[in-house]
Amino acid sequence: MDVVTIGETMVLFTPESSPLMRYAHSYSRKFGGAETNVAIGLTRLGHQSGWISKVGNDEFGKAMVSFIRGEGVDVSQVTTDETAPTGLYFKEVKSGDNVRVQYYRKGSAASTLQPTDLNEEYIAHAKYLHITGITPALSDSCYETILEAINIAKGNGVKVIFDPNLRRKLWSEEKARRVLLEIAALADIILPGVDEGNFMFGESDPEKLGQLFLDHGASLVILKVGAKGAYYFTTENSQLVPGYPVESVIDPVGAGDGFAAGVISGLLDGLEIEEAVARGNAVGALATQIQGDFEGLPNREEIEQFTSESGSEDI
Ligand code: KDG
Repeated sequence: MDVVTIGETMVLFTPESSPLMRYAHSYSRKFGGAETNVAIGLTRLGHQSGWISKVGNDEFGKAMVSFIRGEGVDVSQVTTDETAPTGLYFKEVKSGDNVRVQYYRKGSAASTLQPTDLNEEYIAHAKYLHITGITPALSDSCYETILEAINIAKGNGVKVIFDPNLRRKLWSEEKARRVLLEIAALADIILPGVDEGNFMFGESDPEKLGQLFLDHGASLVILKVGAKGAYYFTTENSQLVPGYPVESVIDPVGAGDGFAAGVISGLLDGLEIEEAVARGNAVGALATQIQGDFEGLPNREEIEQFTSESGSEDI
């Protein structure tokens, strides 16, 4: 595998007859989960990705696994829990900058993940381990599973990529800050948004934040600054890589995962960091153009078309 990721994917319901659940009587049924959004983004770009998770022994779990398998993601490490259900979530998109989510995931099958569910060989043979700050928020056993996965990765020379993906609905501020900082200290590459950096360090100046994350342990920090693009910081260099303008945002959920997939794809292809970040910016922008958490993620041809229309060189 090029990239192995661990986390919960949920059945996603989006109200159709009204943007508000309060009035809607019909819903579209999709899937969404930060980690599989990244895994799908990577397979669309021709890379090999694998997903570690648990689903319920229910129709939703079966549908989800076969859908994600159909996207080319390896699901050999997804197991079924006999008692806990597959998690659900609802997403109301009132406009491109006004989205509300409601989770039905407490006690879900994925939240029962534990360190003994991990197959050491599977992680040891990956080039990158991708994790987000969502999984450790799901339960104590998920938190321990993430620490164990990092431990396996580090013991086998697998680089750890961490996207803090702060989800305030899942845990207290104090616990979130403590755990995100703990994992950030173990990551090789970190992909925070500037708001997440501010949450973790109480600092919103990008240059200062970049340095804080480097001092904290990462060797590559890629700090997202919304439509403006993203900065990268290493001990030698730092630079703002401008984002791609889009006329309007249809659905912003999953843009950060698209960004991560684009950056990781660039790194796997051996691009310069600046070019990898530019690819992340392009994939993140395209992810916002279609309803759904991963539906807008492009293949290579679509990236080329988008970047050439935006007047940039191929990335
Ligand atoms: O990054 C997008 C995710 O937030 C979405 O797909 C659902 O994984 C999800 C979550 O926990 O919110």
